[in-house]
Amino acid sequence: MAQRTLIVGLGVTGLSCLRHLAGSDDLVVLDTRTEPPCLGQAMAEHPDLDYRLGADEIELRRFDRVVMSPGLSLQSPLAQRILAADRPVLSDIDLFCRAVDEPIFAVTGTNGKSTVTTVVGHALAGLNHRPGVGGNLGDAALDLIRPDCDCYVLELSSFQLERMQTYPYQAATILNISADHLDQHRGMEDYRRAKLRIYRAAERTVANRDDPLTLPDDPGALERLVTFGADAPLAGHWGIRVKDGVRWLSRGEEGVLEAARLPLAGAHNEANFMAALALLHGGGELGVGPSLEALGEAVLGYKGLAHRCEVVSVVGGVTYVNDSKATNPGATQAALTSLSTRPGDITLIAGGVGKGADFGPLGDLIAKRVRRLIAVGQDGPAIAEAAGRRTQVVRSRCLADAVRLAAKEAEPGDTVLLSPACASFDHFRDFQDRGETFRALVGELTP
Ligand code: UMA
Ligand code: ADP
Repeated sequence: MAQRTLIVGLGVTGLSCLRHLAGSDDLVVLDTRTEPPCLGQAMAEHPDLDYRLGADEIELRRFDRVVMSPGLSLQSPLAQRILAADRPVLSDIDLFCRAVDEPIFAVTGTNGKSTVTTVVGHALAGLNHRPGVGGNLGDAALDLIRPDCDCYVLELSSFQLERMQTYPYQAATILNISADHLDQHRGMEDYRRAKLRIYRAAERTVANRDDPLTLPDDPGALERLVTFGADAPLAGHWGIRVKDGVRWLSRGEEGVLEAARLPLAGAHNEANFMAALALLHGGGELGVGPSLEALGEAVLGYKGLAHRCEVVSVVGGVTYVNDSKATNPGATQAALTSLSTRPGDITLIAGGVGKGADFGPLGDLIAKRVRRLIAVGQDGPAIAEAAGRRTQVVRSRCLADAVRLAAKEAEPGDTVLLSPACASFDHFRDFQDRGETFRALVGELTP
C-alpha cells in the first residue's frame, strides 16, 4: 500500500518533494499560507492532490510520515505539533540522500556557502564530471536528480541540517560560524549544533582552523579532519605560504595556486577556495584525485555569483558595489575588510531585518573603514548606533534615497557599497530583488 505522506510547505522545497513522491505516495500538501509561492505550478502539474491551504491544524495520525520544509520554523506551533506527534519527520534532503547513490559534497557555514558550492561544481565540471549543484542556494536538491549526474554538490542551511538524518557524504564542510538566524534558533549553540550535524557520517570533514566553532567535536569526525586557514599549513592541511614574496594557496609544503590568480578578491575568498580544494582533494569514491596542479587549475575560470561584492559600474569615478547577499554582520565585515584599500573611501549602505544579530563588532569596523554610513530599513538605526559617533551617519527612508545621497556626496576614487548586514524582507521580496533594485538605481545615475 502507498505510504501516506504529509508535505508541509509549498515553496520550492515542497514542490520538489511533491514531484518526487507523487508517483509513489498518497499525498496531502499543507501550507499555513493561503497562496504559497509554488501553488500555481503544483496545481498545474498535479491538479488532483489534496491541498490544505491557510491551515495549521491537521489530523496527524492518518499519516505514515511528514516531510517538512526548512522554511517552517521548528518553533512554530504547527512544527511543534508535528514534532510531538509520533510520526517520522523527514526533510527534502533525507529524500534526496535516499534516492541517489552518487557521491555528495556537502557545504554549510554562515557565509560563503553558495560561493564554495558553485566553485566545487565548476571544478568538477572542469574535471569532466557531471555534477548536480544546488540545495539551499536555489534549486531544491530533489530537482537536481538526473540520470546523467555522476555526483552532487549540495549547499545545506542550518534549517535543513537540524531536521535531517546524517549521511556519508564524500566530503563535508562548515566554512565559518557567526551570528545569523538567531531569531529562529535558540541561541548560537543551537545554531552551531545544527551545523555540526553535517560532519557526523562524512568520509572527510573540512573545517576552518581560524574559526574553532567549525571544528567537529566528535572523535570520529576529528580523525577524518582536513583544515584550512590563513597561516602556513601542517602536512595534509591547507593554508597560505609566502614564497619569495608570493602568496600561495598551499597543501602542506606544496604551493598549489598563486592567490593573485584567484578570480575573487579578499581573504574570505582565499578561505573559500581553500575549502573547495580541500573538499575536492583526496580521491574517495569519486576518484577526484588528480594532481594538485590540475585541481588548482580546475577552480580557475570561476565567474563569481551576482549580488556578492559585485562591481555594478563606475559612475563619475565612483565604484558602486552590490553585496546584497550580505544578510548578516559577518558578510559585511568580510566586504569591508576586502574592499577597503585606503581608510575613508567607502560609503556603506546597510540595514534591513537584523534577525537578532549583535552589530557591535561590525560597528567597530565601520568606525575604522567607512567614511559615511547610510542606514536604511528596520534595523539600520541599530547599525548606526553600533558605529556610534565615530563615523558620519545619515538615516535614509529607502534604498532609492540612500543611493541618491551616496552619489551626491561621493568623490572620484570612492566606493559606494551596498552590504546590508541584514535580510531584505522589510522592503524587498528577497536579496536578489534588493540587489537588482540597487543596480537599477545606479543605472539611473548620471556622472
Ligand atoms: N512558510 C509559512 N507557512 C508554511 C511554510 C512556510 O508561512 O506552511 C513561510 C516560512 O516562514 C518561510 C517562507 O514561508 O519564511 C519560505 O518557506 P518555504 O518552505 O516556502 O521555502 P522554500 O521556497 O522551500 O525555500 C527553501 C529555503 N528557504 C528557507 O529556508 C527560508 C530556500 O533558501 C532554498 O533555496 C529552498 O528551500 C530550496 O532548497 C532561501 C533562504 O533564505 C534562499 N535560506 C536561508 C539562508 O540562506 O540564509 C536559510
Ligand atoms: P551564503 O550562501 O552562505 O550566503 P555566499 O557565497 O552567497 O554565501 O556569500 C554571502 C555573503 O557572504 C556575500 O556578501 C559574500 O561576499 C560574503 N562571503 C562569502 N564568503 C565569505 C566568507 N568565507 N566569510 C565571510 N563572508 C563571506
